[in-house]
Amino acid sequence: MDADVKASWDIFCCVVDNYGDIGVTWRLARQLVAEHDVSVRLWVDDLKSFERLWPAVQPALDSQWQEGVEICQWPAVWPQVTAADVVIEAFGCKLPAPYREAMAARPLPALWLNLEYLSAEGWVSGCHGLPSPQPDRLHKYFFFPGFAEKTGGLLREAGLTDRRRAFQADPDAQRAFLATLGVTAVPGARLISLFAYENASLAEWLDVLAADDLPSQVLVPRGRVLGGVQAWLGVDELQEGTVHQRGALSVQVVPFVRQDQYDLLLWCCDFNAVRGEDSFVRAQWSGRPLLWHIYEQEEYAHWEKLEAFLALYIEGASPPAGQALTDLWRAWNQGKGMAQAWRHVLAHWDELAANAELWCARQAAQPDLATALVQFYRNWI
Ligand code: TRH
Repeated sequence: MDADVKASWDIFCCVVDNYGDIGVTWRLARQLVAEHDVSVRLWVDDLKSFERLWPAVQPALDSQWQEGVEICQWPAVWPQVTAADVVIEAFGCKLPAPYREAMAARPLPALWLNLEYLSAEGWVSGCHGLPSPQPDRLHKYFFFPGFAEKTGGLLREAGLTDRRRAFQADPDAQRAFLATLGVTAVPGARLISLFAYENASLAEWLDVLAADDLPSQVLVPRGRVLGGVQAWLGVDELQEGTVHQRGALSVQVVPFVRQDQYDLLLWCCDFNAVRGEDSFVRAQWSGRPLLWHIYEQEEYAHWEKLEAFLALYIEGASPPAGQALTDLWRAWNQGKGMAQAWRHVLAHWDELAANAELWCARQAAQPDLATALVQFYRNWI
C-alpha cells in the first residue's frame, strides 16, 4: 500500500437499544481520525440516538461530517460503495450482503473485525484475535476489548489521564463546568452522579443517603432511572435545575450532555453510578469509585461478567474494602441490601478511592483499543 494514502476504515453500528453501541463506535471513530491519521466512515442505523450524545449530528442527513468522521445513515437499500481497507462490524451487527461482496472484490480483501462487547471474563484473552473462517476469501477476526494484557484493551484517548487530573486539581474549572449544568456544589457534600437503568435498589440507597451524617448531592442525568427518583421524591415530573432536599440528601436532574462533557461530570464527582459499557469505562478513567449497573442478559449471563470484573478490580484493595464494594455492586444489581452495603463502603471510603486511582493507572499502562486495532491491521497487511 502507498504510504501516503490514508488507510480507510468503515465502522458499522446497529443501535440495539440505549446509547452504548453508538457511544462506543462514535468514540472509536473520533479517536481513529484524531490520533491515527486514517479516514473513517461510520454507518449508523439510528441517527436520533446518536444526536443525543452528539447534538451536532443531523438525523435527516444521509451523509455528514463530524469531527473529521464521515457519518452515513445505514440505508435500507444498500448503495454501491467501495469497501474500506478495514471493516469493523461492531457488536456482531450484520454487514449488508452487497458490502460483503464489495469487500471480497477488492484486489486485497478487506480486513474484517468483529468488535465484541467488553467483558473481564478469563476466556476473553484466549479468544481475542482468533480468526472466524468465512466461505468467501474474506479474513474475519474476533476483536475483544478487555482489561487483561492479551485483550484489545479499552478505549482511551491520548493524554486522557493527564487532562482528567488537571481538571480534578482545578476547582474553578469544575465550578464553571457544573454551572453549565445549573449545579452549584454543596460545600462538604459527597458529589454523586447517577446514571442507571430502572433499579429496585434505588429507594433503599436514597434512603440511606438521606439519613447519613454527611451531606450527599446526587446529580441525575435525564434517563431511565428518573422514574424511580421521581417516585422516591414523590414528585410528578422532575425539572432540570430544581434542587430537592430530603434530609442530608439533595437531588437534582441535570441535562443529558454531549459525550465529552459527560466525562467532565464524572471527573467532578466523588462517586459515579454508571451502566452498560461505555459509561462504565469512562467512570473507571475518572479515577473515582464507581457503582456499575450492568446490562442484564438472558440466563443471567451478565452475572459472571459482573463477578469477573469485580475480582480484578478489587485485587489491589484490602479484603474488607474489596468485600464492601463487592456487596454494594451485588446489592445494586440484585435489588436488595443497599443500605448496609453502602454503610460498609463508607467505612472504607479512602481506601476505595485510592484503589480507583490505582486501577485507572494500571489500565492506562496498557495499549488502548484504537491503537491495538491499528496495530492489528499493520501486523495483518
Ligand atoms: O446506554 P447504555 O445502557 O448502552 C448499552 C446498550 O444498551 C447496549 O445495547 C448494551 O449492550 C450495552 O449498554 C452494554 O450504556 P453505556 O454503554 O454506558 O452508553 C451510554 C452512552 O451515553 C455513553 O457513551 C456515555 C453517553 N452519555 C452522554 O453522552 N451524555 C450523558 O449525559 C450521559 C449520562 C451518557
